Amino acid sequence: MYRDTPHPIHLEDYRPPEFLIDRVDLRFELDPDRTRVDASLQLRRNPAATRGDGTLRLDGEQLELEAVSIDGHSLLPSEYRVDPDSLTIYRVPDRFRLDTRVRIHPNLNTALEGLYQSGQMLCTQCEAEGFRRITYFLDRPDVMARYRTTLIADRGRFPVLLSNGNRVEEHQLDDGRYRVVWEDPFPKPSYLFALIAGDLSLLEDRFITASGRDIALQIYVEPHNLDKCDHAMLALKKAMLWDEEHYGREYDLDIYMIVAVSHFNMGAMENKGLNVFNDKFVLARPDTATDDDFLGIEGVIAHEYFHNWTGNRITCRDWFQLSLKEGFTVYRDQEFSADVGSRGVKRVSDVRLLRAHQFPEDGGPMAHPVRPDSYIEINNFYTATVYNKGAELVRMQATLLGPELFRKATDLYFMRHDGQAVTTDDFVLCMEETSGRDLTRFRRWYSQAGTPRLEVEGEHDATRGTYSLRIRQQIDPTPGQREKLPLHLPFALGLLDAQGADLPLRLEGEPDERVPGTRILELTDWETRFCFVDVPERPVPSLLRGFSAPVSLHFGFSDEDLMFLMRHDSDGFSRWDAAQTLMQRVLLGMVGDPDKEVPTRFIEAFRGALSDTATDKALLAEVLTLPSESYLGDQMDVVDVEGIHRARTGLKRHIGLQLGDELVQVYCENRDAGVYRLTPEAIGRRALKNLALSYLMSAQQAEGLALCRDQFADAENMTDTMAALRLLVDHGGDEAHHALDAFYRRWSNEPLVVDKWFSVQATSSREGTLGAVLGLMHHPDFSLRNPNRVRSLIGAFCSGNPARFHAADGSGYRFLADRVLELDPLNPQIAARLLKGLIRWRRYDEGRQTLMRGEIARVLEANDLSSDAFEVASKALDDLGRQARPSA
Ligand code: 7MF
Ligand code: ZN
Repeated sequence: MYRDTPHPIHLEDYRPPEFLIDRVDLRFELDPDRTRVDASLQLRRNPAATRGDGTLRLDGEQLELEAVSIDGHSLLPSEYRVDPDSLTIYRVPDRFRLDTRVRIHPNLNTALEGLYQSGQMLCTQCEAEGFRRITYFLDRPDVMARYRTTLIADRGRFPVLLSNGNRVEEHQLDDGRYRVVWEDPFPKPSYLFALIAGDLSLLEDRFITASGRDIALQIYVEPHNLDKCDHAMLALKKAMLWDEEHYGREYDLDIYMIVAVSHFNMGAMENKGLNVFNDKFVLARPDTATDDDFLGIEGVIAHEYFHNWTGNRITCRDWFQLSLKEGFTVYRDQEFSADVGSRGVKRVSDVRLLRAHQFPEDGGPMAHPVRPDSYIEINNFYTATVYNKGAELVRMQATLLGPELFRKATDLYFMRHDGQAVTTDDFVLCMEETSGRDLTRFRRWYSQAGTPRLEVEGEHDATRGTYSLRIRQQIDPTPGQREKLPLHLPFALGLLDAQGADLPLRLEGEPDERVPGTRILELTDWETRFCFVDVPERPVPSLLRGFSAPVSLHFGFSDEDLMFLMRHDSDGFSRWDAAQTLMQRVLLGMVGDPDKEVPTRFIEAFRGALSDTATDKALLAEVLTLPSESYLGDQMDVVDVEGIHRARTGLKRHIGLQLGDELVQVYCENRDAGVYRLTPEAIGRRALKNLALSYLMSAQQAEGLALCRDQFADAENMTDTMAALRLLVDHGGDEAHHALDAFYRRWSNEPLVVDKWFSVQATSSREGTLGAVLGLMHHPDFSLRNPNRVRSLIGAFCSGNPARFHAADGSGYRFLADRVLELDPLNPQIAARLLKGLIRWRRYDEGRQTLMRGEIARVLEANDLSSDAFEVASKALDDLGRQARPSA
């Protein structure tokens, strides 16, 4: 049981800081066992704050305070107080220097927040509130200071010492150690501080900016990984150029450093001038990384680089504004990836992710607005809502303004707020002022949780030649928010004629300009009607093209309409979406009635799509991929775990059997001989080929198995190796064992590949998977202290294997809760993330509900539970959590 129930922090309680810090001078004597940190802070009263009583309260956790003085005078014990999370000094002057000395223990830091040891390296992670584990500070993003950092260490052990900004000094010391000094000229919040010490190799390159400045680009990795950095470097240069071309943003320091570390709680971190990355988002070679890994690296490198303007130069006033930097930066990295890769495929994968993670979150007990009103632990709010729904809000504003005005508005934002800590509302104000539009109803997207449901009805009047649409919005209550207001959103649509071509769209009363294509309507009310004229024949509407708003759409399409859209829609995203809706219908039909036959015309539509040569292959692979088991579950009133698994396996098998010849043909046509290339075209060929192979393997015929075995034996790239391995493991028996053994023997020295080896076993659909996972926890390579390893085995099982995780006997739930209880004392962030796998218990049948709730309650009763896990568990059991069902 949590002793003192942690208190939530509320947005409405925000007050400007009473003190500001102009300069920070840090001095580290680095030692993994015992690091000494001397901090010298220049403080002054904030003229913009209401005057307090002269008490200064600094954040600080797990620090051993050794000395504290003001303007050179040591404080008496009566002049200050030390608490577990703070240092309070009772009377301070209006302007003064504060010096503190603390000890910290990087090698005991398993939470990976603050300064910690990763392998032989020392590194930091300060976002959101990790800096307070390094020194006493005003650890909040609206306190921005200039930093000078001195690092002292043993040169043999730590030949590389890095921190933010420019390296200004290096000295050999008398005691054999050496000292390096870094200075960052840009004021920054403490969460952007970083330091690195280690024995690292360097890949170096340069970038000349638009204004002619020469920037040194450096990627630091452990020496044996130096051959896996080329892709990351290329991605960085592409991102730098893209930001100049699309936003007019140039890099501002003379050096840009990236460091790859193997123990990291998240993807990466945008520390000023010194990005720290989870090594899985840096290291790649064609034989060790899949196409998805390569694309992921490109996206994450770009994301962290883009933060330099959206996050660092302009930062968040407080953590409720997290989406100010994250939503905008995700939007920017999405658009970058769309531009350098395949736009339609990128949109499909972004929407897939939104529907798979954000919609369920928005319908569950931890639903929160993009700008939350309260939190207990901010680390629990780095969510799909803040990141991905936040990106959709920026996208909608870009759509509403159009490209020219949106660029003008972002120019204004960068100019007006450079060097400031601001709010999401400041961002919207720039959009509003630039466009002269009223975004009052749009702002509600930031403060209102829940996925709006759009009910659309269309009516064709043949005699008048009109097509009218009635669109209604509806938003279910979410925890703490019963009443909802209508939202302003862009609704993109087209109307297809009988040949599948876009009709010109003219609303009643508009002049006759016959431009066919997509039109953006705007909704601002609960109900809106539109009437299009000059529509002689019944059209097929293509609604919400490009997914123009993050809503669930409901329209009474016939199966024929969906097949028509899937073939003809001019919008790639909408072709994919029509196919998904159709497959979902077929699958849910099979769930409801196990004896139901697969409609012949569905198989014919699938056959037609397989031979479609007009669509790019990567998009075609997406079109032909069945909706996931968890997504199908989200569409049901009560998730039928076994029924969904049975239906999906059955349909895959049916497709494999019915379309065997076509699938073999597609497989063979797309087999690449020769060098591995990472072009969108080559990626598409591999995706389509491996999809064909998976259907062939589902048919359980000798031919598919032979192709799969050969592919596993001969593949020279990890994309093809993993595709084959996954299928062989699902096939089971000796095939699986031999492949897994061979794979492990080949790759046991590459931790990121060993992660794949763990994951592929954890996500096997075979019955004995939980037993295998329990066994793998004893494998010598398994460790609870490495988040990538935890995610690869435990995370993969709990969130990537619904059929086994949701076993009716509750064994999967018990497994999850046991792991949460083991992990929580070591790494609360990772534990709390894992625990989120249980919170949507209301979506399941009564038996599972009882089992899931029981496990959450067991977690909640643990001694010394972290505030992270406490928040998740208590909100999951809160009666205010509503019966939630996200819809497509
Ligand atoms: C692309 O946002 C998209 C999202 C916080 C850590 C990276 O730059 C970040 C950090 C979390 C979750 C997702 C991402 C990040 C974090 C991320 C990375 C790349 N400021 Br937590
Ligand atoms: Zn980010």
